[in-house]
Amino acid sequence: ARPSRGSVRFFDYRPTPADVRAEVLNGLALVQKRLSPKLFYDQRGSQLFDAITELPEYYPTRTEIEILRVHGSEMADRLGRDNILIELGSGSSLKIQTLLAALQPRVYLPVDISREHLLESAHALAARFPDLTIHAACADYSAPFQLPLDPEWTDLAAFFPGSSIGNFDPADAHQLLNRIAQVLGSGGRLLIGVDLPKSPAILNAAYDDAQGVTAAFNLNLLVRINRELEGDFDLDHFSHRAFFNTRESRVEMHLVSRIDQRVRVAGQLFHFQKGETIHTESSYKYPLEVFHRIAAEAGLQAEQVWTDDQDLFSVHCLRV
Ligand code: AVI
Repeated sequence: ARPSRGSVRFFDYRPTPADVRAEVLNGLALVQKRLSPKLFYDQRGSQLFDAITELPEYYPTRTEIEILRVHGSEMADRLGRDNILIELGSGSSLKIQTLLAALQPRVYLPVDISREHLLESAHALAARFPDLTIHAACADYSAPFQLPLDPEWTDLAAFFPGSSIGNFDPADAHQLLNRIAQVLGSGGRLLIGVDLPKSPAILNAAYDDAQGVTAAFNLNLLVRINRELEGDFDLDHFSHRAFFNTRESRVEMHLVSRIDQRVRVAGQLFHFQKGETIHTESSYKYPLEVFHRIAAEAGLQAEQVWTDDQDLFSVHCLRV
């Protein structure tokens, strides 16, 4: 079925509040307390993330956009034109704009967990590209997810920029890549951005910027829990910490308890010792050949890879 051009449709597969509650309570009960990085992206968190992407220290966004700008038509040759283009974690849909002219998708299908942000971005994109057909899906792609796909559509491609794959632990990254391969089907292509390992000084600055935007992004998680789960986190009693863990090849973000304290969340009490942390995010940095191996194990073969001239970031085209 060929949808009429230039329309926005919205599909809400909303992750239920019960998911958030269970995730937070389970994560805070672990010996090493953990919260899922997907919890960052409420409306404020999405705004703060957009601000991060413009920081002088945060190289991934501008580097990836430059790679897309320089190699866009080659990427379109690989992905194919006039197809159904799914974008995972579309956020503000900024990067896709670099590729739209080259790709000319029949339907652009952005998927994002943040409902308001997704809606705003879909309408802003429709205003800029009046001929584009947009089917926006609010869904949590980190779990098995539904998409508004017509069974007649066979020419599917996916775009997963930003190195968001790096925010998954390796086993979860494998599962997600495998799910994407299954959605795409044989012959489908995935264009995916992957951050590369580099000097700890560059990485530490990128995740602990001078203006404190990343710190605010990290701490906003506690604001969200206070609001949505009747939490009583005192933001003055936690601080942001980010560092490159060389052995694991990942940047880790933590919230560090400044004092011994007890915090109530959804009626349950959690103890924090001074210096104890909540691990809120890992951001894995993959050498090219390591990522190729992980992708191949998930059913995606490396076709081509593009990098910038400083080898900061990579964009891979993989084929099912
Ligand atoms: C979305 N994700 C790829 C970002 C990253 O770099 O891991 C999230 C982020 N965390 C702190 N700064 C940016």
